Amino acid sequence: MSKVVIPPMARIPKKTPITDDYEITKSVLGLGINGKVVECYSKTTREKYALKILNDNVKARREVELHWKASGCKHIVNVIDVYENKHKNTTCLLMVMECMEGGELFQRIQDRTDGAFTEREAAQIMHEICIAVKYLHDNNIAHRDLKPENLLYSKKGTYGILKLTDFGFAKETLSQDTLQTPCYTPYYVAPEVLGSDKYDKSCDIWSLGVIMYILLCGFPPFYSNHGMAISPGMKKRIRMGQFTFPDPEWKNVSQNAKDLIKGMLNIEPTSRLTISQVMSNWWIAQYTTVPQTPLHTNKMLKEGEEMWPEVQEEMTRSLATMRVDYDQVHIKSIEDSSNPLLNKRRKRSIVNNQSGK
Ligand code: I85
Repeated sequence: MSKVVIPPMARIPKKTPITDDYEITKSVLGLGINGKVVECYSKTTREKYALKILNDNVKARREVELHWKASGCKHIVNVIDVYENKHKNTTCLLMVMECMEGGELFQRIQDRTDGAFTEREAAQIMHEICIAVKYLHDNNIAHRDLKPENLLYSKKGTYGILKLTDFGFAKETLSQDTLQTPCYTPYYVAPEVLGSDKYDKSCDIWSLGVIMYILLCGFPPFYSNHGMAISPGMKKRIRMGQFTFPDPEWKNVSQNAKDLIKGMLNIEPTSRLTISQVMSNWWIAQYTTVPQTPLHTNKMLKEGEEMWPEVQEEMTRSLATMRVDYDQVHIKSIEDSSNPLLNKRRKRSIVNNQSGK
């Protein structure tokens, strides 16, 4: 029996004025890469939503398209509606999302008053974030901006669900080119052209490693010593993958957790764990059986509160560097594999090797 392929639902922004359906407020919830987020209300239900206002351009289109596509996952902020409206002669994309009212992940941990945060709870949170990343990677999307400020809770209190947002740097990893356009002859397509998506996805795994590290101790694995913006020393430590698990914060944390972090913070992106490997790791898969060891996390987050903006900036900068680096690897591998001169040289060297020269 042949498989019936259902084409993905066409996602076309509504052209009707958003103000027919929503009341837009001036209350700003935050600033994203491509636009600001404000509160809005449905005119029919009076329910509160978050509205992201983007200037229509290629980048904004990509953000909306990929976020919309990813929106079926429980741990990704849901896109409700998208409008394309003209506002003062410029076209805007208006993305209505469910309103996340529980605040940011680490703020919530820091604000806890009901006893210490435990290793098992950290494992549960990691499991939830991994579900989002697995969903994205399975659908050939790399988020590439996975950081604490993009992890929000849906509600205050126990029943809030943790969700990922901001697809401003997201990238489709299986390029249309390789799949459809006949610019590569399938027999000759180089493995690095097919496999270059590994780099984009590995960026998300590095982020997972940093987030897991902070969850378990309340401070980041790499940080500058003297409160300076990214110091040469820190850059070097990141590049060399140098980080430690200092006492007393890490003393009682399980070896399983430490090994998993090491697998995610591997400096060589091609050796880093994949999301499937992370998810099948015992500490994530069996998170309900992880020891309930009390952690220093909330205390350390509180003590380092004034340094948190800097920690966030540092992570933002490292992610930017990583995206540039990995994009270059991608470009290089394609150049190398399709450069006719290089190909000639390669053929020659194969012939030479075979003839024993
Ligand atoms: N709700 N990165 C930091 C927010 N609901 N937030 C950020 N990029 C986005 C803001 C700056 C994330 O794409 C962002 C984006 C989308 C949201 C977003 C989506 C849905 C919210 C930039 C809130 C909120 C609402 C009520 C109360 C509270 C927060 O931000 C709080 F609890 F914090 F008081």
